Amino acid sequence: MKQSTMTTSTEIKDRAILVSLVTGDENDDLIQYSLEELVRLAETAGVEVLDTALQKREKADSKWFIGKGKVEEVRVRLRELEGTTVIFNQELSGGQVRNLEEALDAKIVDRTQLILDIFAQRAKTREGILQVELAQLSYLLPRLSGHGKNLSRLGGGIGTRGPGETKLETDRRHIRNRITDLRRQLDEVTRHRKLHRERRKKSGVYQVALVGYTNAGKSTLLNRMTNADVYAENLLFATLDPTSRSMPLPSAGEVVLTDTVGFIQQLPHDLVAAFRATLEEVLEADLILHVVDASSPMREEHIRVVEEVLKELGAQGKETITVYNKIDLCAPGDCDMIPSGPDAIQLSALNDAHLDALKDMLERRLMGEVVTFRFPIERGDLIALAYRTGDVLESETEDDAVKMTIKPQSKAYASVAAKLEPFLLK
Ligand SMILES: Nc1nc2c(ncn2[C@@H]2O[C@H](COP(=O)(O)OP(=O)(O)OP(=O)(O)O)[C@@H](O)[C@H]2O)c(=O)[nH]1
Ligand SMILES: [Mg+2]
Repeated sequence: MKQSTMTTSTEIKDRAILVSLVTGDENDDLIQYSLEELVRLAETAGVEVLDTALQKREKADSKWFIGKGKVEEVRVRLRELEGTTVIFNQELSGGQVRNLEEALDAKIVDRTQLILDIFAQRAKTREGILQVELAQLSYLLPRLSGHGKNLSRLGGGIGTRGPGETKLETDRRHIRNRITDLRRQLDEVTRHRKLHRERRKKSGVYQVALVGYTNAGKSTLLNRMTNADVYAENLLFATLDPTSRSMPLPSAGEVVLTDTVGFIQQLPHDLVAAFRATLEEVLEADLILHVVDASSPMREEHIRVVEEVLKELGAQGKETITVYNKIDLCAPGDCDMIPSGPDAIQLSALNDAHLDALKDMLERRLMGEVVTFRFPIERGDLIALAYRTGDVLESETEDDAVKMTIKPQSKAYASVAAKLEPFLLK
């Protein structure tokens, strides 16, 4: 798809009112935060935000999405502020977009389209560009029904790269063909990626994936720990394409750290599907570092969203360390409730001592520590179990006991630790 022929929308900046519909019983903080996040998304996409509006309603209106009265209110406000665009915080149907366009005489953009647009602006690699286009077309296709003649209104998007700009390719069949073609190209990329990963795996190096809500500090961590230069910025979706860098561990060995695209509330399903190849890095990792912005009042919500996306990818239940980042920004008392333990660490990516602590933690988790047990000689069951948990470095019989020194493998060990640990020698 040609992406360079459009000019107008960047020259004429979108001036928008943002509208959010609340149908559930979310608390006010969450509603406010969601709206603020939409403002950030819009600004990231290059939109000038004029005003925001909220509507609480039992359910979405099938025709207008919001109530008819609210539509009128937005129309008046838009004229007053000389706006060009109305952005909705939820996903709209094709019919709703058309009705709202007519009623408001403005460009209508929904949350999904906005996120897709940011991705389109950010995609740099061939893989990223293919994935975004696939997501855009998958979003567009079901919205064509009943009016397959004119894509331009639906696909306008914010930036310059909406697939709807290709006014000549208005035929649905054409889009389907293009989707097939994109999938084929992406399959190739996936195969290539897989080969690359298998090579890395064969080398015996542990793979660690950084995942987390957008802007949590994943790329900053990668950069600081490996001297990489991944684009890290106070922006939503600063990074799209995964970058892998090797990182030496304190005593021996190394791991490969991979940075990934950030997640967000209501991450469009089409995007998750399209980014599967990229996100497979997460599935294949030996360990996930889930990076959380500890200073955000929404950190629990962010954790929930990330866990949901991981589930969607089939990566739930993978070994994970939660990295509560940005603790230098926590207001006094705000971060006191953060859990700690073998699966969590609090740190600031800007603090070298903290990063060393994270590396130590990674080493312990991946390489395992050396542990020594003393089993009663008649407990052959435990001795056999111990043999299965890792490399036995030493084993000697002492009177009525067997003393064993083991370098446990974290996965095997974790499942039987509770049985063995009563016999741990301090
Ligand atoms: N004060 C402070 N700022 C941090 C810390 N870690 C990251 N940041 C800042 O937070 C912003 C976002 O960081 P990124 O590393 O780009 O975040 P990301 O998770 O990669 O974000 P996306 O790529 O958008 O998903 C940047 O401005 C960083 O400088 C930290 O520990 N303390
Ligand atoms: Mg990043």
